[in-house]
Amino acid sequence: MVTLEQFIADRQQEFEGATGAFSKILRDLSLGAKLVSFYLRRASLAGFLGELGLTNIQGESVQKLDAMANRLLINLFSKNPHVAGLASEEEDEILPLNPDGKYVVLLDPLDGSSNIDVGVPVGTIFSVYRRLTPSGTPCTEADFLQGGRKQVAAGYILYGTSTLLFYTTGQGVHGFTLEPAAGEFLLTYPQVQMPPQLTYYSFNDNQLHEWAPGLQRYVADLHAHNRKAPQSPSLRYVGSLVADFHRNLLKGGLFMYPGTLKKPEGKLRLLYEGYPMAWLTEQAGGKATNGTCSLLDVTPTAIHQRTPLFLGPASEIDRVTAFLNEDVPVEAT
Ligand code: P6P
Repeated sequence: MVTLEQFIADRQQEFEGATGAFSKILRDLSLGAKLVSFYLRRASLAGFLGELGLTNIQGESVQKLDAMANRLLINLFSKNPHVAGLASEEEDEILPLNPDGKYVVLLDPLDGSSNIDVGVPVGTIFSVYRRLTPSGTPCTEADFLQGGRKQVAAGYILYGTSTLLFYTTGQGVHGFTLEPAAGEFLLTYPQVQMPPQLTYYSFNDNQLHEWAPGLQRYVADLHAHNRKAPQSPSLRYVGSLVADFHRNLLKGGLFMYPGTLKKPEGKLRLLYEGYPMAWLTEQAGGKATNGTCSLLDVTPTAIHQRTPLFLGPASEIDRVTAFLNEDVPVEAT
C-alpha cells in the first residue's frame, strides 16, 4: 500500500518548483483531516454538537464543530512556512500568515455541518494557489482572486463511513483512505474517472418553481423516464456537498445548485466550493459550469461570492446546458 506522503514524494515534480512546499501543505491538510475526524466521531459523546451561538458572514449559525475545524486548520497553517495566507468560509476577511510563504490556501473547513447532528457525512474542501504578490510582504485579496484555472492543488476530505482524502494537482484525481490503526492515508482510488452515464442526480427541488424555465423542462424530462439507459437515474441528495459530490464522482451523477429568481447567484461559494469541485470534476473527465460557461473560467470578484453550480458527466452537463439555452431538446439517450 502507498501512503499519501510517499505518493506525493514520488510526484514532487508534478507540483511547482518541487520544493517540498506542496508536501508540507498536504501534510498539514492530512493532519488536519485526522484531527477533525477524531473530534467529529466523538462529538456527540463530548458535548461538541449543536450551535456555538454565533452567525458567520454567510448569515449561517456557526456549529461548534465548524469553529473547531476552522481554528484547528488555521493553527496548523499558521505554522507552515509555505503558507502566506488563508481564506475561510468561517472568516470574514483573509488571514495573512507567513509573509515569506509562496502559497495561499482557501478552505471550507467543515462543509455541511448542519448534518453532523443527524449523522450525515460532512467534509472539508481546500484550494491552493501560488501567491501573486511578492514574497516577504503580507498576502492580499489579489492572491486569492486569481480564478479557478490558476489553482495548483484542490481537493476534499470526506468524514463518512471512513475518512477519505481526494485531491488533484492537475495530473488526475487521486483518493486515499485513512487507516486509523496506522494513522496514515493509503492510496485506494488512483486516477479516478467519473463514469459517463447518469446513475444519480442530486439537487434540492424546493425552489424548482423559481428555476429558469429551461431547467424546469430539464427536470420534467428527467422525470419522464424517457432515457434509453439500462436504468433510469435515481435521486440521491443528502444536502452535504462533499458527500453528494463524492458519490457522483465514483458512480456517475449530476449535482446542481442553480440560481433562482430571488438569488440568481445560488447558494454555494465560488472560491472554496465551486472552483475546487469543478477542477476535480474536469480532471476526472466530467464537466463543471455555472449554467452558461465553464466554472473554472468565471472571473472572481469577491472572496465569499456565490455561484450557480452544475457538476457531472460531460454529456449530462451538455444536456442541461441545451435545456437552459432553450435549444431544441437533445435526443433522449
Ligand atoms: P440546501 C450545506 O449547508 C451546503 O453548503 C452544501 O454542503 C450543500 O450541498 C448545500 O448547502 C445544501 O443546501 O439548500 O439543499 O440545504
